[in-house]
Amino acid sequence: MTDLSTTIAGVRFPSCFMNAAGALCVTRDELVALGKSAAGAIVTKSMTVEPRQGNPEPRYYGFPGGSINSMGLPNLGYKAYAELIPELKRFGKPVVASVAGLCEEDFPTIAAAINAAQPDLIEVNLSCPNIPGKPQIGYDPESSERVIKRVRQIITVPMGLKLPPYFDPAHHEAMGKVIGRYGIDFLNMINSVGNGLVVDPEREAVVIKPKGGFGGLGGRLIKPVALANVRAFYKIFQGRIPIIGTGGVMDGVDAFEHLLCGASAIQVGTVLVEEGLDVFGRLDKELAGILARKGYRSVAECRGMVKEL
Ligand code: IRO
Repeated sequence: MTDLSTTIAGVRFPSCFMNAAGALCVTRDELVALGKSAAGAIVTKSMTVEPRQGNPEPRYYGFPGGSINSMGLPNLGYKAYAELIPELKRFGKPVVASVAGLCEEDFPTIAAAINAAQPDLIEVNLSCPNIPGKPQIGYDPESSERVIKRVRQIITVPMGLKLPPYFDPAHHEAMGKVIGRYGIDFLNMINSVGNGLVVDPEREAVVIKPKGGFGGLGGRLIKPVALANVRAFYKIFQGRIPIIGTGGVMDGVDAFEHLLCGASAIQVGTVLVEEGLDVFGRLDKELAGILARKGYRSVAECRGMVKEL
């Protein structure tokens, strides 16, 4: 039997697949449905201090190459998620709370209350691309460092960072230096590729309403960017910081590629939104098939094993 379980920062996940923050995880009903599904964890929507409706619709659009979204952080507010965490922990799989904020000050406020609710892990989202007028924190190493420093003093459960895609080794190195200073327990990359633009030529129009149609790209087309970021940070930390690989996973083979590049677990966003919760059973089956065919007995065995030429 192939072992699809994985361990991140000492926390065991019964399957290495889970939802990406944002995908089918805003409401209590959605989170409970993730609990009942074959997903290996329950990841919450990134939360803010106040509940938010998010950006005007249409704000998500799926197309053959992937998806574009500008949800604008619709969420119940951190107090509601803090109350839900004990209930969600009863499903026998880790609960990962995704913490965001509209300004730097929000992060410690939310981190303190959520940490007190004791999710299994906390993911600090430094990479939301869709709040009009707010640049992604993760693209500014100094502001990233300020946020990381503050939350690191507060969070006692395993703490990770959700990073945006970087496109130059200098940026991997600069962020790597910051991350290396704060005892980060895990990394998750990548968030959506921010500020893409999809056009419908028939309607001669953009496809989502917020920000003139600009939004975060996900799905199939971002896989090489995701793999590159997983690989870059795996190499910078020589495998010592576990990585959740997110971006472009549509099937078991895509997940296998993430594992080879250094991921210890896999999150799915676009394919989960498009296919629904049954995707987890399919992904488990497909990954088990390819691992068995390749002679790997577990997720851990193939982690980081991609060959360079
Ligand atoms: O628009 C969103 O809510 C959103 C967030 I917070 C994020 O981190 N990534 C994304 O693609 N969308």
